[in-house]
Amino acid sequence: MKFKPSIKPYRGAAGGWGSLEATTRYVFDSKQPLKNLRNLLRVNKARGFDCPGCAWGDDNHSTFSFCENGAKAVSWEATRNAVEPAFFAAHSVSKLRQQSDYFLEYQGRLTHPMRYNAASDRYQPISWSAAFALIAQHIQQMDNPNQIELYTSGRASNEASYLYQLFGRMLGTSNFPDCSNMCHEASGVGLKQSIGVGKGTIRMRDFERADAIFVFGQNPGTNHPRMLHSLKQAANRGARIVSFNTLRERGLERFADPQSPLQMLTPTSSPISSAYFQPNLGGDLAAVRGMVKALLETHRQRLAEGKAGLFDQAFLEQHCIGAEEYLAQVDATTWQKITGQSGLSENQLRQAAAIYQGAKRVICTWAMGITQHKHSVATVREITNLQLLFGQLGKPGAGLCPVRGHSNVQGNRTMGIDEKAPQALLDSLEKHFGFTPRREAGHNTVEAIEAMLRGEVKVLLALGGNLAAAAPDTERTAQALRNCELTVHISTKLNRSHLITGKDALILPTLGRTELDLQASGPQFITVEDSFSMVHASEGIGKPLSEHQRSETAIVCGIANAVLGSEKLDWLALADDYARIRDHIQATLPGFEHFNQRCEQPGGFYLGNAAAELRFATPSGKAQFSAAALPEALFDEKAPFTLQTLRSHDQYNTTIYGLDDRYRGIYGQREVLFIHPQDLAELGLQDGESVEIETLWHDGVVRKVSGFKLVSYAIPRGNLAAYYPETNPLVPLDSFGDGTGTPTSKSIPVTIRRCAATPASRIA
Ligand SMILES: Nc1nc2c(c(=O)[nH]1)N[C@H]1C(S)=C(S)[C@@H](COP(=O)(O)OP(=O)(O)OC[C@H]3O[C@@H](n4cnc5c(=O)[nH]c(N)nc54)[C@H](O)[C@@H]3O)O[C@H]1N2
Ligand SMILES: Nc1nc2c(c(=O)[nH]1)N[C@H]1C(S)=C(S)[C@@H](COP(=O)(O)OP(=O)(O)OC[C@H]3O[C@@H](n4cnc5c(=O)[nH]c(N)nc54)[C@H](O)[C@@H]3O)O[C@H]1N2
Ligand SMILES: [Mo]
Repeated sequence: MKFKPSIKPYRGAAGGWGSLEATTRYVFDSKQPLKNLRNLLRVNKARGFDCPGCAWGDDNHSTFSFCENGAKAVSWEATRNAVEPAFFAAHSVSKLRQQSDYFLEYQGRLTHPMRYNAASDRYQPISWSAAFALIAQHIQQMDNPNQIELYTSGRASNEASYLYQLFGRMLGTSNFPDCSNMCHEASGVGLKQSIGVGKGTIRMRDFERADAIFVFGQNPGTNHPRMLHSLKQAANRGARIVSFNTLRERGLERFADPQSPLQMLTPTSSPISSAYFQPNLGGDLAAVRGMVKALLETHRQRLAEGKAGLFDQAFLEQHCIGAEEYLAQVDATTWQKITGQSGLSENQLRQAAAIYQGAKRVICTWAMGITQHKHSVATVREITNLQLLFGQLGKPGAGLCPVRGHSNVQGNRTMGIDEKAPQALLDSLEKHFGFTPRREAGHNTVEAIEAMLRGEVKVLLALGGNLAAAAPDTERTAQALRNCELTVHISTKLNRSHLITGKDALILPTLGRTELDLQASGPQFITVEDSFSMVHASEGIGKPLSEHQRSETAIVCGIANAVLGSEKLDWLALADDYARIRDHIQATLPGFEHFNQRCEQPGGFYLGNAAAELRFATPSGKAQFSAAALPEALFDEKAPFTLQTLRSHDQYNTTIYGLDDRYRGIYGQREVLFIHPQDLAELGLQDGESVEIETLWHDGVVRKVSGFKLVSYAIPRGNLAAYYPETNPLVPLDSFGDGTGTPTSKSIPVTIRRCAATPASRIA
């Protein structure tokens, strides 16, 4: 493929012909059109496979069961291109390291287990049994069980991730860094503190009843396209959709449904948002505080006039504590501080408050624009405060909805991939399996990288993902990986993490979601959990590309068997029949009664959510307001700009499908920097000029990337945006959220200066 870089503003709506055209292009590009079309028809259907694209739920009564970006994810996995031993024989690891992430994954699917040979700087084939024995040998050489890190990426199934954490805990560690630590951690932490459960409280059908939906820091047109369908239907029946986003995102403005013949044939599209606010990066805490300040004023006015107040007094008295302290904090927060920090005027915030006030049932959704800041937990809790004041919990059409990323990231946590697992889970594992799990917290992702940097980690195991590219502070993360004795990646495709090796390294090729998983007892299905706590079966049908690929579950069992033997648990028997794993899950986790039988239900089953039933597992037994003051200042005043790192339309995290970002009008390139036109003018710079971006941080380490082309954009002054993972070298490892350890990928203090137009450097 050849690309000519260009910038053309996108005039259409999100979805529509552009999306259908792009879908068709991807389906045919992967060289397996028929298989792909058959696959797509089964995505998210009762007995098909779960879309590996995102964690949005499945709407069983709609035909809109896949979307453009889901199609890309499926086609990308179903390619017939193969990365075979001959490929590795032809390319040294140092040579491959010079290639782009896009090139690496484009080579196709990994087909054989491979071991790195430092002498020839090449990967060579190894048998599965030798690979498992090598892992066992390295683990047996560790001085203590905490010298291993077990990373997980959120695509892993419930079955594989349950056994993975069980293996780690039986080994004696709780080091389970995972992608969630870099993603929705703040949602889990904040919601747990406020309402006693770290998950969203709504179900898909609530979108059909809501009067208003507030979307904070999220770009569903690209990252959760099936959500647009729910938003559009809500907008069509008159619900108000209010977006808070630092950028003008096409998908939040207008949407043409590719499944609606009328909209495809006529140049119409549905407006999505009835109001669109562009706060400063990190300004949402102040924005919501401003809305509450306005609502509190009206509430008091009405009481003074002898009318009923605005807030749900009965709900507050019966179910909440801390409302008074919180409202005192609201009084203490000045409009000046609110408008300064949010970047929105008092008028705009009063307008948002008026829409909120006019709605009986309100849903608030959010994603990375809320969770990847320093004060993200406080922001998640502030959104919760607002909802609590109006009793927007425990009724249809209302509630809290963190929209998860990876398709099974929520399920991973439920299964115990958690470096700070609840004691109840550990008790239950202890009782059922008869061993003593470690009670102390283990490492999250940043702590794991720090431990590796200190040379304290011997073995890194990764169940999926691409830690080298996804983690912050690229140079330091690379050094961390190199410090390990052994790095092991269970992967579908070649990626950067395979090329930054420990002294010893393995790549273990795995089956994808879409493929037939045949074990001793016959074809297997796995289960996943979506953002709405629905657990359902997923069964692949495609013939695997190589007989040497194994399922994630079988690989985890193979490793565990080689390391721990079969005395305590017959791991290999579990791999023969996944129903046996589900029996163990049923015996140890709440909500999984009759697990195997309930997998047969079309659409799966609902795990339940206590907070949605107004039962709050907090210390007080009630929903707890948070009375956080706004941060002193959002950012380091010495930094002229704050940078957010985000996704283009043609990528899945570190997987780059193509070089376009259609809705933002970017074609054939990724090294671009979005900036306000007046900022450009003040700097004496012009659209299309190349700049170097440098982080301003207190540790004296130089962090910069260069060759980024400036693009004028509708973005607040002083804010910048560029794509992840190219900008990960800029995120300092020790810049993370309070109480979460989540890298602050959406607020990096930077400066920019003109430079020669060279592509950004890669790690050599
Ligand atoms: N096609 C596709 N789908 C995906 C993914 C993918 O890469 N590609 N990734 C998956 C994963 S793991 C995740 S976590 C989700 C991510 O889904 P999103 O959270 O939608 O992903 P980002 O691209 O990081 O977009 C962040 C959005 O928040 C806005 N934003 C940034 N900072 C702020 C802020 O401070 N305030 C406000 N109000 N807005 C802000 C940005 O302008 C942008 O629109 O998507 C999942 N789905
Ligand atoms: N700067 C910056 N950094 C970020 C973010 C950001 O917004 N900005 N976002 C963060 C977020 S939200 C997340 S979730 C993380 C993502 O971090 P990760 O989950 O670690 O990264 P991915 O890019 O999703 O992983 C892609 C790799 O997974 C493998 N893979 C794909 N499918 C499968 C499968 O079915 N099984 C197995 N075993 N492997 C598979 C492939 O080899 C592929 O190369 O990145 C975080 N990093
Ligand atoms: Mo994520």
